Amino acid sequence: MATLQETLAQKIPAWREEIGKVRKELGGKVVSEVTINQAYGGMRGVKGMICDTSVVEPDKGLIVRGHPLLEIKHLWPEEILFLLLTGEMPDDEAKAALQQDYDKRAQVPEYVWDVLEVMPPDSHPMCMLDTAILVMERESVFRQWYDKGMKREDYWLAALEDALTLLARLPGVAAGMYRLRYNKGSRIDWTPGLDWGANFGNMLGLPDPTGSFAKLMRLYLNFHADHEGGNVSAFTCHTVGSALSDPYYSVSAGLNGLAGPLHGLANQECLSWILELMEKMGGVPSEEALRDFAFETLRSGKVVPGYGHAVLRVVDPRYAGFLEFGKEYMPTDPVFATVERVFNVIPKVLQEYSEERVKAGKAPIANCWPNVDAGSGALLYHYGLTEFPYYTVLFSVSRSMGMLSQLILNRAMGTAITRPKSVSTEWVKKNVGK
Ligand code: AMX
Repeated sequence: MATLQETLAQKIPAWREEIGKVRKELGGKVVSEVTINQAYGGMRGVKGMICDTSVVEPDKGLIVRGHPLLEIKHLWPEEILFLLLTGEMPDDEAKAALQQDYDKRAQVPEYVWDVLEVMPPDSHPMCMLDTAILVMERESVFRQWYDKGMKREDYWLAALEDALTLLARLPGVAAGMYRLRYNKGSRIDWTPGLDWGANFGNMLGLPDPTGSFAKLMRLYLNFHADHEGGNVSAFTCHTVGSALSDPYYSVSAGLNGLAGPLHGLANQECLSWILELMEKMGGVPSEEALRDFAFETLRSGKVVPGYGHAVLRVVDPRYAGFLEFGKEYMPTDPVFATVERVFNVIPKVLQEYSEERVKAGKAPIANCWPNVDAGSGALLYHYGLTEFPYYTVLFSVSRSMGMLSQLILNRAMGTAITRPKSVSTEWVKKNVGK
Protein backbone atom coordinates (compact mmCIF):
# COMPACT_ATOMS: atom_id res chain seq x y z
CA MET A 1 0.00 0.00 0.00
CA ALA A 2 1.03 3.59 -0.58
CA THR A 3 2.50 5.67 2.27
CA LEU A 4 0.49 8.37 4.03
CA GLN A 5 1.98 11.07 1.78
CA GLU A 6 1.32 9.04 -1.40
CA THR A 7 -2.25 8.16 -0.36
CA LEU A 8 -3.06 11.81 0.31
CA ALA A 9 -1.48 12.91 -2.97
CA GLN A 10 -3.74 10.42 -4.78
CA LYS A 11 -6.90 11.42 -2.96
CA ILE A 12 -6.67 15.19 -2.69
CA PRO A 13 -7.38 16.04 -6.37
CA ALA A 14 -10.59 13.95 -6.29
CA TRP A 15 -11.71 15.54 -3.00
CA ARG A 16 -11.09 19.02 -4.43
CA GLU A 17 -13.23 18.14 -7.44
CA GLU A 18 -15.99 16.69 -5.26
CA ILE A 19 -16.11 19.77 -3.03
CA GLY A 20 -16.09 22.01 -6.11
CA LYS A 21 -19.14 20.14 -7.44
CA VAL A 22 -20.96 20.24 -4.09
CA ARG A 23 -20.40 23.98 -3.85
CA LYS A 24 -21.50 24.56 -7.44
CA GLU A 25 -24.71 22.55 -7.05
CA LEU A 26 -25.64 23.35 -3.44
CA GLY A 27 -23.67 26.49 -2.63
CA GLY A 28 -26.75 28.70 -2.18
CA LYS A 29 -28.76 26.29 0.03
CA VAL A 30 -29.33 26.90 3.76
CA VAL A 31 -27.82 24.45 6.31
CA SER A 32 -28.64 26.23 9.56
CA GLU A 33 -30.61 29.06 11.08
CA VAL A 34 -29.25 31.01 14.04
CA THR A 35 -31.45 32.05 16.93
CA ILE A 36 -30.64 34.89 19.27
CA ASN A 37 -30.01 32.35 22.05
CA GLN A 38 -27.46 30.57 19.86
CA ALA A 39 -25.74 33.85 19.02
CA TYR A 40 -25.40 34.64 22.74
CA GLY A 41 -24.86 30.98 23.67
CA GLY A 42 -21.58 29.90 22.14
CA MET A 43 -23.14 29.17 18.71
CA ARG A 44 -24.23 25.81 20.11
CA GLY A 45 -25.73 23.65 17.34
CA VAL A 46 -25.11 26.16 14.54
CA LYS A 47 -23.90 24.27 11.46
CA GLY A 48 -21.35 26.68 10.08
CA MET A 49 -18.24 24.76 9.12
CA ILE A 50 -17.13 21.53 7.44
CA CYS A 51 -15.05 18.80 9.09
CA ASP A 52 -14.53 15.47 7.31
CA THR A 53 -12.27 13.69 9.81
CA SER A 54 -14.99 12.75 12.31
CA VAL A 55 -18.52 13.57 13.44
CA VAL A 56 -20.12 13.49 16.88
CA GLU A 57 -23.68 12.18 16.75
CA PRO A 58 -25.62 13.31 19.86
CA ASP A 59 -27.12 9.83 20.30
CA LYS A 60 -24.07 7.75 19.27
CA GLY A 61 -20.92 9.66 20.09
CA LEU A 62 -17.77 9.87 18.05
CA ILE A 63 -17.68 8.41 14.55
CA VAL A 64 -14.27 8.53 12.87
CA ARG A 65 -14.50 8.49 9.08
CA GLY A 66 -17.68 6.42 9.28
CA HIS A 67 -16.44 4.06 12.03
CA PRO A 68 -18.13 4.24 15.47
CA LEU A 69 -15.33 4.69 18.00
CA LEU A 70 -15.85 1.48 19.96
CA GLU A 71 -15.53 -0.54 16.74
CA ILE A 72 -12.03 0.86 16.16
CA LYS A 73 -10.77 1.00 19.73
CA HIS A 74 -8.13 -1.64 18.90
CA LEU A 75 -6.39 0.72 16.43
CA TRP A 76 -3.05 2.18 17.38
CA PRO A 77 -2.59 5.95 17.18
CA GLU A 78 -0.56 5.67 13.94
CA GLU A 79 -3.53 3.91 12.35
CA ILE A 80 -5.93 6.52 13.71
CA LEU A 81 -3.86 9.33 12.17
CA PHE A 82 -3.84 7.55 8.80
CA LEU A 83 -7.59 7.01 9.04
CA LEU A 84 -8.33 10.61 10.04
CA LEU A 85 -6.32 11.99 7.16
CA THR A 86 -7.16 9.59 4.36
CA GLY A 87 -10.40 7.85 5.37
CA GLU A 88 -8.62 4.48 4.99
CA MET A 89 -6.97 2.03 7.37
CA PRO A 90 -3.26 1.64 6.62
CA ASP A 91 -1.96 -1.83 5.84
CA ASP A 92 1.07 -3.15 7.77
CA GLU A 93 3.49 -1.65 5.27
CA ALA A 94 1.99 1.85 5.41
CA LYS A 95 1.83 1.69 9.21
CA ALA A 96 5.49 0.61 9.41
CA ALA A 97 6.47 3.43 7.02
CA LEU A 98 4.76 5.98 9.27
CA GLN A 99 6.50 4.54 12.33
CA GLN A 100 9.88 4.72 10.56
CA ASP A 101 9.10 8.30 9.57
CA TYR A 102 8.43 9.11 13.25
CA ASP A 103 11.72 7.41 14.20
CA LYS A 104 13.61 9.78 11.88
CA ARG A 105 11.91 12.91 13.23
CA ALA A 106 11.53 12.08 16.94
CA GLN A 107 14.69 13.69 18.33
CA VAL A 108 13.68 16.73 20.41
CA PRO A 109 16.15 19.59 19.82
CA GLU A 110 18.30 20.62 22.77
CA TYR A 111 17.11 24.25 22.59
CA VAL A 112 13.63 23.07 23.68
CA TRP A 113 15.07 21.74 26.95
CA ASP A 114 17.14 24.92 27.40
CA VAL A 115 13.89 26.90 27.39
CA LEU A 116 11.83 24.49 29.51
CA GLU A 117 14.55 24.17 32.12
CA VAL A 118 14.50 27.91 32.87
CA MET A 119 10.74 28.17 33.23
CA PRO A 120 9.50 28.85 36.79
CA PRO A 121 9.14 25.49 38.59
CA ASP A 122 5.44 26.08 39.28
CA SER A 123 4.62 26.55 35.56
CA HIS A 124 1.53 24.59 34.56
CA PRO A 125 2.44 21.59 32.36
CA MET A 126 0.06 22.91 29.66
CA CYS A 127 1.96 26.19 29.59
CA MET A 128 5.24 24.27 29.30
CA LEU A 129 3.89 22.15 26.44
CA ASP A 130 2.63 25.18 24.55
CA THR A 131 5.91 26.98 25.08
CA ALA A 132 7.85 23.99 23.71
CA ILE A 133 5.65 23.91 20.60
CA LEU A 134 6.04 27.64 19.99
CA VAL A 135 9.79 27.47 20.49
CA MET A 136 9.99 24.84 17.72
CA GLU A 137 8.06 27.12 15.32
CA ARG A 138 11.40 28.38 14.00
CA GLU A 139 11.69 25.04 12.16
CA SER A 140 8.33 25.35 10.38
CA VAL A 141 8.59 24.07 6.82
CA PHE A 142 5.24 25.71 6.07
CA ARG A 143 6.56 29.14 6.98
CA GLN A 144 9.88 28.61 5.14
CA TRP A 145 8.17 27.41 1.94
CA TYR A 146 5.55 30.16 2.18
CA ASP A 147 8.26 32.80 2.46
CA LYS A 148 9.84 31.37 -0.69
CA GLY A 149 6.56 31.68 -2.61
CA MET A 150 5.05 28.18 -2.31
CA LYS A 151 2.08 27.44 -4.60
CA ARG A 152 -1.35 27.15 -2.95
CA GLU A 153 -1.68 23.52 -4.11
CA ASP A 154 1.37 22.64 -2.01
CA TYR A 155 0.13 24.14 1.26
CA TRP A 156 -1.07 20.75 2.48
CA LEU A 157 2.28 19.12 1.78
CA ALA A 158 4.16 21.71 3.82
CA ALA A 159 1.54 21.44 6.59
CA LEU A 160 1.94 17.64 6.57
CA GLU A 161 5.72 17.99 6.90
CA ASP A 162 5.29 20.17 10.00
CA ALA A 163 2.57 17.90 11.36
CA LEU A 164 4.71 14.76 11.15
CA THR A 165 7.69 16.45 12.80
CA LEU A 166 5.51 17.88 15.55
CA LEU A 167 3.70 14.58 16.16
CA ALA A 168 6.97 12.62 16.18
CA ARG A 169 8.41 14.96 18.80
CA LEU A 170 5.36 15.54 21.00
CA PRO A 171 5.63 12.32 23.07
CA GLY A 172 9.32 13.05 23.77
CA VAL A 173 8.60 16.68 24.64
CA ALA A 174 5.65 15.75 26.87
CA ALA A 175 7.46 12.88 28.60
CA GLY A 176 10.69 14.85 29.11
CA MET A 177 8.65 17.72 30.51
CA TYR A 178 6.93 15.33 32.92
CA ARG A 179 10.26 14.10 34.22
CA LEU A 180 11.61 17.64 34.53
CA ARG A 181 8.51 19.20 36.13
CA TYR A 182 8.02 16.40 38.67
CA ASN A 183 11.71 15.65 39.43
CA LYS A 184 11.63 12.11 38.03
CA GLY A 185 15.27 12.03 36.99
CA SER A 186 16.90 12.26 33.58
CA ARG A 187 15.01 12.07 30.30
CA ILE A 188 14.44 8.74 28.55
CA ASP A 189 15.14 8.59 24.82
CA TRP A 190 12.72 7.62 22.06
CA THR A 191 13.18 3.92 21.16
CA PRO A 192 13.34 3.38 17.38
CA GLY A 193 11.07 0.53 16.27
CA LEU A 194 8.64 1.00 19.16
CA ASP A 195 5.19 2.42 18.35
CA TRP A 196 4.14 5.99 19.16
CA GLY A 197 1.90 5.13 22.13
CA ALA A 198 4.24 2.63 23.78
CA ASN A 199 7.18 4.98 23.19
CA PHE A 200 5.34 7.76 25.03
CA GLY A 201 4.58 5.41 27.94
CA ASN A 202 8.16 4.22 28.03
CA MET A 203 9.60 7.74 28.01
CA LEU A 204 7.38 8.73 30.95
CA GLY A 205 9.34 6.12 32.89
CA LEU A 206 6.49 4.54 34.83
CA PRO A 207 6.86 0.84 35.64
CA ASP A 208 4.99 -1.39 33.20
CA PRO A 209 5.93 -5.01 33.96
CA THR A 210 2.93 -6.53 32.14
CA GLY A 211 2.71 -4.08 29.23
CA SER A 212 -0.80 -2.99 30.20
CA PHE A 213 0.24 0.66 30.67
CA ALA A 214 1.41 0.70 27.04
CA LYS A 215 -2.03 -0.68 26.10
CA LEU A 216 -3.69 2.11 28.07
CA MET A 217 -1.53 4.71 26.37
CA ARG A 218 -2.52 3.44 22.91
CA LEU A 219 -6.19 3.42 23.90
CA TYR A 220 -5.96 6.86 25.51
CA LEU A 221 -4.22 8.35 22.48
CA ASN A 222 -6.76 6.75 20.16
CA PHE A 223 -9.81 7.95 22.12
CA HIS A 224 -8.78 11.61 22.46
CA ALA A 225 -7.53 12.15 18.90
CA ASP A 226 -10.49 13.95 17.34
CA HIS A 227 -14.03 15.13 18.15
CA GLU A 228 -15.22 16.85 14.95
CA GLY A 229 -14.51 20.50 14.19
CA GLY A 230 -16.46 22.82 16.47
CA ASN A 231 -15.01 22.04 19.92
CA VAL A 232 -12.88 24.80 21.44
CA SER A 233 -9.46 23.32 20.65
CA ALA A 234 -10.22 22.15 17.10
CA PHE A 235 -12.12 25.32 16.22
CA THR A 236 -9.35 27.53 17.60
CA CYS A 237 -6.70 25.61 15.68
CA HIS A 238 -8.89 25.88 12.58
CA THR A 239 -9.35 29.64 12.95
CA VAL A 240 -5.68 30.36 13.55
CA GLY A 241 -4.66 28.01 10.71
CA SER A 242 -7.13 29.69 8.38
CA ALA A 243 -4.97 32.83 8.55
CA LEU A 244 -2.17 30.58 7.16
CA SER A 245 -0.39 30.70 10.50
CA ASP A 246 1.76 27.58 10.41
CA PRO A 247 0.90 24.31 12.23
CA TYR A 248 3.07 25.16 15.26
CA TYR A 249 1.16 28.41 15.89
CA SER A 250 -2.18 26.76 15.15
CA VAL A 251 -1.78 23.69 17.35
CA SER A 252 -0.38 25.74 20.19
CA ALA A 253 -3.43 28.04 19.99
CA GLY A 254 -5.80 25.05 20.00
CA LEU A 255 -4.07 23.59 23.05
CA ASN A 256 -4.47 26.87 24.93
CA GLY A 257 -8.19 26.27 24.54
CA LEU A 258 -7.86 22.67 25.66
CA ALA A 259 -6.28 24.02 28.86
CA GLY A 260 -9.66 25.43 29.99
CA PRO A 261 -11.55 23.66 32.82
CA LEU A 262 -14.72 23.38 30.75
CA HIS A 263 -12.76 21.57 28.02
CA GLY A 264 -9.60 19.43 28.40
CA LEU A 265 -8.71 20.49 31.92
CA ALA A 266 -11.84 18.72 33.16
CA ASN A 267 -9.88 15.45 33.42
CA GLN A 268 -7.56 17.01 36.00
CA GLU A 269 -10.57 18.42 37.90
CA CYS A 270 -12.38 15.14 37.72
CA LEU A 271 -9.82 13.08 39.55
CA SER A 272 -9.28 15.78 42.19
CA TRP A 273 -13.04 15.68 42.79
CA ILE A 274 -12.99 11.88 43.15
CA LEU A 275 -10.01 11.91 45.53
CA GLU A 276 -11.49 14.72 47.62
CA LEU A 277 -14.66 12.66 47.88
CA MET A 278 -12.71 9.54 48.91
CA GLU A 279 -10.68 11.45 51.46
CA LYS A 280 -13.79 12.91 53.01
CA MET A 281 -15.53 9.51 53.17
CA GLY A 282 -12.42 7.55 54.19
CA GLY A 283 -12.41 5.31 51.09
CA VAL A 284 -14.95 4.19 48.48
CA PRO A 285 -18.08 6.19 49.42
CA SER A 286 -21.56 4.76 49.84
CA GLU A 287 -24.06 5.83 47.19
CA GLU A 288 -25.87 7.94 49.79
CA ALA A 289 -22.68 9.78 50.82
CA LEU A 290 -21.76 10.28 47.19
CA ARG A 291 -25.15 11.81 46.47
CA ASP A 292 -24.74 14.28 49.35
CA PHE A 293 -21.24 15.23 48.22
CA ALA A 294 -22.47 15.84 44.66
CA PHE A 295 -25.29 18.09 45.86
CA GLU A 296 -22.80 19.99 48.02
CA THR A 297 -20.68 20.61 44.89
CA LEU A 298 -23.68 21.74 42.87
CA ARG A 299 -25.14 23.97 45.57
CA SER A 300 -21.81 25.74 45.97
CA GLY A 301 -22.19 26.81 42.32
CA LYS A 302 -19.68 24.36 40.84
CA VAL A 303 -20.15 21.80 38.08
CA VAL A 304 -19.65 18.07 38.57
CA PRO A 305 -16.60 17.56 36.37
CA GLY A 306 -16.69 14.78 33.78
CA TYR A 307 -20.46 14.98 33.32
CA GLY A 308 -22.40 16.85 30.64
CA HIS A 309 -21.52 17.68 27.06
CA ALA A 310 -22.21 20.37 24.50
CA VAL A 311 -23.18 17.84 21.79
CA LEU A 312 -23.52 14.34 23.28
CA ARG A 313 -26.81 13.18 24.78
CA VAL A 314 -25.73 9.64 25.74
CA VAL A 315 -22.90 8.03 27.73
CA ASP A 316 -19.74 9.05 25.89
CA PRO A 317 -18.42 5.89 24.17
CA ARG A 318 -14.92 6.99 25.16
CA TYR A 319 -15.99 6.78 28.81
CA ALA A 320 -17.55 3.36 28.14
CA GLY A 321 -14.29 2.15 26.58
CA PHE A 322 -12.22 3.34 29.55
CA LEU A 323 -14.66 1.71 31.97
CA GLU A 324 -14.25 -1.58 30.12
CA PHE A 325 -10.44 -1.25 30.32
CA GLY A 326 -10.63 -0.59 34.06
CA LYS A 327 -12.87 -3.61 34.63
CA GLU A 328 -10.33 -5.80 32.86
CA TYR A 329 -7.09 -4.45 34.32
CA MET A 330 -7.91 -2.95 37.75
CA PRO A 331 -11.31 -4.20 38.94
CA THR A 332 -10.45 -3.91 42.65
CA ASP A 333 -8.65 -0.55 42.56
CA PRO A 334 -10.52 1.72 45.02
CA VAL A 335 -10.25 4.86 42.86
CA PHE A 336 -11.62 2.97 39.88
CA ALA A 337 -14.37 1.48 42.08
CA THR A 338 -15.33 5.03 43.09
CA VAL A 339 -15.50 6.10 39.44
CA GLU A 340 -17.88 3.19 38.79
CA ARG A 341 -20.02 4.17 41.76
CA VAL A 342 -20.08 7.81 40.66
CA PHE A 343 -21.54 6.59 37.37
CA ASN A 344 -24.36 4.83 39.27
CA VAL A 345 -25.26 7.99 41.15
CA ILE A 346 -24.42 11.21 39.27
CA PRO A 347 -26.75 10.99 36.25
CA LYS A 348 -29.74 10.74 38.65
CA VAL A 349 -28.40 13.59 40.82
CA LEU A 350 -27.88 15.84 37.81
CA GLN A 351 -31.35 15.00 36.51
CA GLU A 352 -32.88 15.97 39.85
CA TYR A 353 -30.78 19.14 40.03
CA SER A 354 -31.72 19.99 36.46
CA GLU A 355 -35.42 19.78 37.38
CA GLU A 356 -34.79 22.14 40.32
CA ARG A 357 -33.00 24.53 37.95
CA VAL A 358 -35.90 24.52 35.52
CA LYS A 359 -38.35 25.27 38.32
CA ALA A 360 -36.14 28.22 39.26
CA GLY A 361 -36.32 29.47 35.65
CA LYS A 362 -32.83 28.31 34.64
CA ALA A 363 -31.74 26.21 31.66
CA PRO A 364 -31.90 22.42 32.14
CA ILE A 365 -28.70 20.37 32.11
CA ALA A 366 -28.88 19.06 28.56
CA ASN A 367 -26.87 15.88 29.18
CA CYS A 368 -26.48 14.17 32.55
CA TRP A 369 -24.19 11.38 31.29
CA PRO A 370 -20.42 11.04 31.72
CA ASN A 371 -18.02 12.41 29.12
CA VAL A 372 -14.50 11.24 28.26
CA ASP A 373 -12.95 12.89 31.32
CA ALA A 374 -15.02 11.07 33.95
CA GLY A 375 -12.96 7.89 33.92
CA SER A 376 -9.59 8.38 32.27
CA GLY A 377 -7.84 9.91 35.31
CA ALA A 378 -8.52 6.89 37.53
CA LEU A 379 -6.80 4.62 35.02
CA LEU A 380 -3.72 6.84 34.84
CA TYR A 381 -3.65 7.11 38.63
CA HIS A 382 -3.60 3.33 38.93
CA TYR A 383 -0.32 3.19 36.98
CA GLY A 384 1.33 5.80 39.19
CA LEU A 385 0.65 8.85 37.04
CA THR A 386 -0.66 10.80 39.99
CA GLU A 387 0.17 14.38 38.94
CA PHE A 388 -3.26 15.65 37.81
CA PRO A 389 -2.10 18.92 36.23
CA TYR A 390 -0.28 16.72 33.72
CA TYR A 391 -3.40 14.89 32.50
CA THR A 392 -4.38 17.54 29.97
CA VAL A 393 -0.93 17.17 28.40
CA LEU A 394 -1.74 13.54 27.54
CA PHE A 395 -5.03 14.72 26.04
CA SER A 396 -3.08 17.36 24.09
CA VAL A 397 -0.60 14.93 22.55
CA SER A 398 -3.51 12.89 21.28
CA ARG A 399 -5.75 15.81 20.18
CA SER A 400 -2.87 17.21 18.14
CA MET A 401 -3.52 14.36 15.68
CA GLY A 402 -7.08 15.53 15.08
CA MET A 403 -6.25 19.23 14.94
CA LEU A 404 -3.38 18.64 12.52
CA SER A 405 -5.43 16.30 10.32
CA GLN A 406 -8.16 18.92 10.04
CA LEU A 407 -5.60 21.62 9.34
CA ILE A 408 -3.88 19.62 6.56
CA LEU A 409 -7.21 18.85 4.89
CA ASN A 410 -8.27 22.48 5.14
CA ARG A 411 -5.03 23.60 3.50
CA ALA A 412 -5.56 20.96 0.79
CA MET A 413 -9.11 22.17 0.12
CA GLY A 414 -8.12 25.85 0.24
CA THR A 415 -10.59 26.60 3.03
CA ALA A 416 -11.03 30.36 3.40
CA ILE A 417 -9.97 32.49 6.34
CA THR A 418 -12.54 32.23 9.17
CA ARG A 419 -14.58 35.39 9.61
CA PRO A 420 -18.14 35.03 10.92
CA LYS A 421 -20.16 38.23 11.26
CA SER A 422 -20.84 39.55 14.74
CA VAL A 423 -23.69 41.91 15.55
CA SER A 424 -24.21 44.18 18.53
CA THR A 425 -26.95 43.97 21.17
CA GLU A 426 -28.18 47.30 19.81
CA TRP A 427 -28.44 45.73 16.33
CA VAL A 428 -30.43 42.79 17.76
CA LYS A 429 -32.88 45.12 19.53
CA LYS A 430 -33.35 47.26 16.40
CA ASN A 431 -33.49 44.57 13.74
CA VAL A 432 -34.73 41.24 15.08
CA GLY A 433 -38.44 40.65 15.11
CA LYS A 434 -39.22 44.01 13.49
N1 AMX B 1 -22.61 19.97 36.55
C1 AMX B 1 -23.37 21.06 36.88
N2 AMX B 1 -24.01 21.83 36.01
C2 AMX B 1 -23.89 21.49 34.71
C3 AMX B 1 -23.17 20.37 34.29
C4 AMX B 1 -22.49 19.60 35.27
N3 AMX B 1 -21.73 18.56 34.97
N4 AMX B 1 -23.26 20.27 32.94
C5 AMX B 1 -24.00 21.33 32.53
N5 AMX B 1 -24.38 22.07 33.61
C6 AMX B 1 -25.11 23.33 33.61
C7 AMX B 1 -24.30 24.35 32.83
O1 AMX B 1 -23.27 24.91 33.64
C8 AMX B 1 -25.36 25.36 32.40
O2 AMX B 1 -25.63 26.19 33.52
P1 AMX B 1 -25.84 27.80 33.35
O3 AMX B 1 -27.00 27.93 32.40
O4 AMX B 1 -26.18 28.22 34.76
O5 AMX B 1 -24.58 28.34 32.82
C9 AMX B 1 -26.58 24.46 32.19
O6 AMX B 1 -26.30 23.22 32.87
C10 AMX B 1 -26.83 24.16 30.72
O7 AMX B 1 -25.64 23.66 30.15
P2 AMX B 1 -25.69 22.54 29.01
O8 AMX B 1 -26.47 23.09 27.85
O9 AMX B 1 -26.15 21.25 29.59
O10 AMX B 1 -24.18 22.36 28.68
P3 AMX B 1 -23.19 23.32 27.86
O11 AMX B 1 -23.21 22.87 26.45
O12 AMX B 1 -23.42 24.75 28.15
O13 AMX B 1 -21.79 22.94 28.53
C11 AMX B 1 -20.13 21.48 29.39
C12 AMX B 1 -21.18 21.70 28.30
C13 AMX B 1 -19.30 20.26 29.05
C14 AMX B 1 -19.20 22.71 29.45
C15 AMX B 1 -20.85 21.29 30.75
O14 AMX B 1 -21.65 20.13 30.70
C16 AMX B 1 -19.90 21.20 31.93
O15 AMX B 1 -19.47 22.25 32.45
N6 AMX B 1 -19.51 19.95 32.38
C17 AMX B 1 -18.56 19.77 33.43
C18 AMX B 1 -17.14 20.04 32.93
C19 AMX B 1 -16.66 18.94 31.98
O16 AMX B 1 -16.80 17.76 32.27
N7 AMX B 1 -16.07 19.35 30.85
C20 AMX B 1 -15.48 18.40 29.89
C21 AMX B 1 -16.26 18.27 28.61
C22 AMX B 1 -15.57 17.32 27.66
C23 AMX B 1 -14.31 17.92 27.14
O17 AMX B 1 -14.33 18.88 26.38
N8 AMX B 1 -13.17 17.40 27.53
